[in-house]
Amino acid sequence: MEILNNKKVISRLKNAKRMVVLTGAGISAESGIPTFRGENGLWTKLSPNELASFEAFYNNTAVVTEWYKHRREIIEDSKPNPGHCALVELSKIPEVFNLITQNIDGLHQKAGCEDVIELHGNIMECYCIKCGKRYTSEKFDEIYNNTLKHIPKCDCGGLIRPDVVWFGEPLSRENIERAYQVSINADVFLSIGTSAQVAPASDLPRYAKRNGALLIEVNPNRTVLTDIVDLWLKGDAGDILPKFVEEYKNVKEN
Ligand code: BV8
Ligand code: ZN
Repeated sequence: MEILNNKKVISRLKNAKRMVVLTGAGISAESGIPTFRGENGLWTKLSPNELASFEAFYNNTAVVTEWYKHRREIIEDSKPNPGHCALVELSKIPEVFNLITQNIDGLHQKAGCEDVIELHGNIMECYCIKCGKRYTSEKFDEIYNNTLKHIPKCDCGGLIRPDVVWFGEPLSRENIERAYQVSINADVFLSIGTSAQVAPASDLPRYAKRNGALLIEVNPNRTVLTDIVDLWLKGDAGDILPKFVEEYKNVKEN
């Protein structure tokens, strides 16, 4: 056993029935999608409220629209990495498995995860802020390429925005309530590739731990969670997760 060598952790993993995973931008870093707060994180150059808020979109529509279009292009060319694929394998082991992500890149679904709780929405979807009409990214690009100032508008005249949750916007009630529910009932909670700084997603590992879950973190760096986790697997998700899944399978079978 290379990464699971603590007897207490092994026995709790062995008896675990309900597993919850929360992922953040770090799990997609090895797919070439920049994280938010790392050394070359997206927002180190530009501040979050300059870009990921409705005010920024409304007051600076072309800049924010460009940023999302640029990110969509990076994401469209990106592929799931061994970390995403390992989670598909992991999802088949425990009796109950829930995957919650803060990411908007859809890579968990591309890897084969069916039921993903996307707390912050999905960058590939857009909608009109006036009439709510939904647009695929293809449709959006068609309109975008035919507008003069890169300010795509709906046929009703309303602005078209990405279907993501911006700072200061509420998360979908259904998603966050389901995320809370599964987290407080978890036997094991894995926090993977997140700096755990954005609420309410950052509440989830804490709620899980408070309700008795074994809390495991996968991250090459320390985070605000590291001091309270039961096991910190220090390293890249693409490297750690395939090993974790292999060893967890052995624990379950022996
Ligand atoms: C809300 C979608 C209420 C858009 C995003 C003051 C204190 C506390 C909270 C607040 C506050 N002021 C405001 C708030 C609330 C605010 C918040 O939490 N702000 C923070 C910054 C303080 N939250 C909100 O506004 C939320 N809404 O609270 O609404 C409300 C209720 C009713 C009515 C009205 C309002 C909405 C939050 C959602 C914001 N949207 N994304 C977009 O993506 O463009 S958040 C954005 O940050 C992404 O979703 C991202 O996933 C998320 C979290 O970041 P991380 O995923 O953790 O990424 P990060 O770069 O930080 O970390 C990466 C980690 O990976 C690092 O630890 C790194 O070490 C690690 N890593 C790197 N490489 C690897 C790796 N790990 C593993 N393997 C590797 N290879
Ligand atoms: Zn409209």
